[in-house]
Amino acid sequence: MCMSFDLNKYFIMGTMNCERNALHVLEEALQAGITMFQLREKGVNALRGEPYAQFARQCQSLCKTYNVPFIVNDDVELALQLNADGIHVGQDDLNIENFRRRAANKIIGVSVHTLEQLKQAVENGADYAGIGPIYKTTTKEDAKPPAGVALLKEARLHYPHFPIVAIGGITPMNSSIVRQAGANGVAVISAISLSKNVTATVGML
Ligand code: TZP
Ligand code: MG
Repeated sequence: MCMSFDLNKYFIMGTMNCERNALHVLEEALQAGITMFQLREKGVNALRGEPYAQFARQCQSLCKTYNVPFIVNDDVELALQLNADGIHVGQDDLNIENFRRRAANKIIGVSVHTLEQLKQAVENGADYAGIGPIYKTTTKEDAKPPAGVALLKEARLHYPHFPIVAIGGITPMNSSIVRQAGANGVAVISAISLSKNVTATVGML
């Protein structure tokens, strides 16, 4: 069993998603009430090596202070080395059963784009699924075409109790629509990372 978690307001970020100090953005978001955090340090300008590990430790320490789960995107070795609360993987990334053997009590999240992938994730023992992109996003370069809320509704119909978080183009303007469609919560990058008023944005999500 993994630790308990709440997908309600799930903030995902890396330094390249922020226009100002990323740790300040994270701390404001934590103060404002995000319920999960995922470090997703990706792309050409991403930190690497020791600066990356150091940034990760700083994020983890802030999350601990606010008692919010600290999840690492993709990087199993870092997640184990830091004893992160969990890991989030894409379809091409890691075999869940394999990771579960190495980290029995960690939260494992998987990105899914179809009902078939959701079925696989559930059967493989994922703790939650990120479904998306729901709306158009400019944050992820290789994002699939938007699935809309139809996929969320279908997912909820087939899996009434499985934890699902919606991702992709979600803002305070559409967050209630995706919740109504069946998502337990919303995962956002730019809505928070680029917000001029993080406190207000998190409050409205
Ligand atoms: N996976 C699907 S869409 C996406 C990821 C990581 C990017 C979401 O970013 P934003 O800024 O919240 O649209
Ligand atoms: Mg990936």
